[in-house]
Amino acid sequence: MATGTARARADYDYLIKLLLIGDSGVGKSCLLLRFSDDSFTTSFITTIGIDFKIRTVELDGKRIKLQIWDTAGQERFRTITTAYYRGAMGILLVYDVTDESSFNNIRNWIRNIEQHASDSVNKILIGNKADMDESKRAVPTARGQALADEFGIKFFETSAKTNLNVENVFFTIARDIKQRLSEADSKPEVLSLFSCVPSPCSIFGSNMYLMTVSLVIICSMLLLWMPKDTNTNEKKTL
Ligand SMILES: Nc1nc2c(ncn2[C@@H]2O[C@H](COP(=O)(O)OP(=O)(O)OP(=O)(O)O)[C@@H](O)[C@H]2O)c(=O)[nH]1
Ligand SMILES: [Mg+2]
Repeated sequence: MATGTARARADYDYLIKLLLIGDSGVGKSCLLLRFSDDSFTTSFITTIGIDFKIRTVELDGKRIKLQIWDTAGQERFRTITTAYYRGAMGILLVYDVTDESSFNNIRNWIRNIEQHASDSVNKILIGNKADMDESKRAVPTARGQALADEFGIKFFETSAKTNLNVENVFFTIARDIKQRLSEADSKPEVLSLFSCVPSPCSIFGSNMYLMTVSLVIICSMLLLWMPKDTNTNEKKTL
C-alpha cells in the first residue's frame, strides 16, 4: 500500500500534501482555518509567505494525513510560494464569488501551476464567500462551473463563514489523490521488478554509437574465448 509518500510511521496510510492558491483576500486562510480548527474570523490578516496546517481524516477505511499549505496571494511573495508547487499532490484554486478579478485571475494561477507543479497534480476550483448577499455576487455559479469544465476539474462554491462545502472540497480532492496513488501502487509487480534492472541506455547513456561499439567488442571477446570442439580433436588423434 505504501508509496514513497506514505506510511513513514504507523499513524497514517497516506500523507497527502495540498496547496491553496488564489488572489489575496479570497479566503484561503479562512477555508483552512475552518477545515483544521472549525473556526472563522472576519478580520483580515494577510498571509506572509507560506503557512501550513495538518488534519488527519479517515477515508474509505484508510487514515489520510493532510498537510495543507496556505500560500500568500500577494504578488510580492510569489517567488517563495511557487517553490512549494512542486511538492504538492493537489492544488485548491480559490476565487471570491463577489470579486470578478479574482475569478479572471484563475487562468493565470492555472498557468503558474503548469509551469511549476508536477504534471500529475490534482486540481479543484473553489468559488468562496458563497454566503454573501446575491446583490454582491459578481460571478454566477454557472461561470465557475464552465471554467472548471474547460479545464476538466471539479468545482464547488464554498463559505468559510457558514461552513458550506468546506469539508466536501478537502475530502473530494483527498479521495481523488488517494485513488491516483493506489492505482500507481497496484501496477503489475513485473514492472517494478524490471525497473531495478539497469537498461543499456542507463549504462551507456543515450549514445547509440558507443553502445554499438561496446556490444561488438563484447561479442568478439566472447567468440575468441569460447572453447574449441575438443571432441573432434580427440577423435583425430585417436
Ligand atoms: N463573508 C465571507 N467572508 C469571508 C469568507 N472567507 C473569508 N472571508 C473574509 O475575507 C477576508 C480575507 O480572508 P483570508 O482568508 O485572510 O484571505 P486570503 O485568501 O488568505 O488572503 P491572503 O493571505 O492575503 O492571500 C477576511 O476578512 C475574511 O473574514 C467567507 O466564506 N465568507
Ligand atoms: Mg491568507
